[in-house]
Amino acid sequence: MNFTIFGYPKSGKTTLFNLLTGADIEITGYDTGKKEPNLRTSAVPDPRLDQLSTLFPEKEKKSAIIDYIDLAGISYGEVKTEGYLNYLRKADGLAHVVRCFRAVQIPHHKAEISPQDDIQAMEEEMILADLFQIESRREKLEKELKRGKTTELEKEQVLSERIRTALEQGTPLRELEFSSTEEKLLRSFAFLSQKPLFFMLNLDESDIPFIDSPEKVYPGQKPHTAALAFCGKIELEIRQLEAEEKSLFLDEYGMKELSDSKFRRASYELLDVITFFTIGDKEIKAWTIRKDSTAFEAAGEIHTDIQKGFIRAEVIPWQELLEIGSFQTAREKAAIRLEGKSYAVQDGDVIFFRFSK
Ligand SMILES: Nc1nc2c(ncn2[C@@H]2O[C@H](COP(=O)(O)OP(=O)(O)OP(=O)(O)O)[C@@H](O)[C@H]2O)c(=O)[nH]1
Ligand SMILES: [Mg+2]
Repeated sequence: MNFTIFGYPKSGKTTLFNLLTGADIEITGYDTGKKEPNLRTSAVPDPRLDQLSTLFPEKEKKSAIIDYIDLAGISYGEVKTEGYLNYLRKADGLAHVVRCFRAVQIPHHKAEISPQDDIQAMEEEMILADLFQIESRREKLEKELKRGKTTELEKEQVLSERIRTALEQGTPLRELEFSSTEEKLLRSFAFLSQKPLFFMLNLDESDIPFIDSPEKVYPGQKPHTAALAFCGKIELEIRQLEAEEKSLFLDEYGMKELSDSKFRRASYELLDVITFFTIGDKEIKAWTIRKDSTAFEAAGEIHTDIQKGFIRAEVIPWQELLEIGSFQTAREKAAIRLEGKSYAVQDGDVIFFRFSK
């Protein structure tokens, strides 16, 4: 699972990236000309995994991971350029860092700082990129249909027409409802305006009182988006302090916590993902998958061999395993369910995959 941090130049993207990943990339007020993205992998803290691993002290504990990607600043109109598009399309979730801080010494592309304008402009750019994509698919579709009609092609044509109309009206695809077959078909397009989107509002120091009420800074919240406020500059300073001083400074600013924990909690909700656990010979591991994934899909997340040779999934909710105390006893008590390929994995399931090699 990955999150791609993007936004207009000098909005605080690398500052946020440092905050979320604990990295120490140099932050400058001038353009360094650096274009390649910063990448880091970050473990997802999960108290359930901590508790479960007390049953298996000899096994290594492995958290689920999130990859964070911090793109260079995107100037107006640049979303559609290949370098950025490739990264944006691969994102599971997008975090648009929006400049709200004033700091006159740091250049801004417009005379006035307006979070609303930046959000609107970026949304339009993403919609435009999607529109290009659906148009080019429609051209190919038409040719294919001329060669021979099939129900699939005709269905795709109807769907693509619906998508084009929405995009032309300025509606992002995340606001449309699709059936699960349509969703599957659309997956390969990786439309930008369909991706879960965070607005990370980078507040001015003097606006810290709004940090827990982002809706006052950006009131126009839409479906499958979330707005979170943070103050990059101050939070980065606080992060470097010792624990005791940290809480002192947080108090002084009236902040409950740094934004990384807030972001992590919210990102699970926004991405619509769940966690399941596996217990192997040597390690106990947490995995993230989309909600409504089947046991077959979960197996594929671990290894294609496990998916190919899938026989059965042995499932037990994590609390139950914790209460019973051992896998052996759970088996004896018949507390472990046998599930097939189409079983919908539940958040917190501990799964043992039986597969043929
Ligand atoms: N006053 C103030 N300055 C900030 C804040 N966040 C970032 N900055 C400053 O803005 C400048 C750019 O910060 P970065 O995190 O590098 O921004 P960026 O979006 O990664 O910049 P590019 O990658 O060059 O587009 C630095 O001088 C930061 O100190 C903030 O909350 N308040
Ligand atoms: Mg940067």
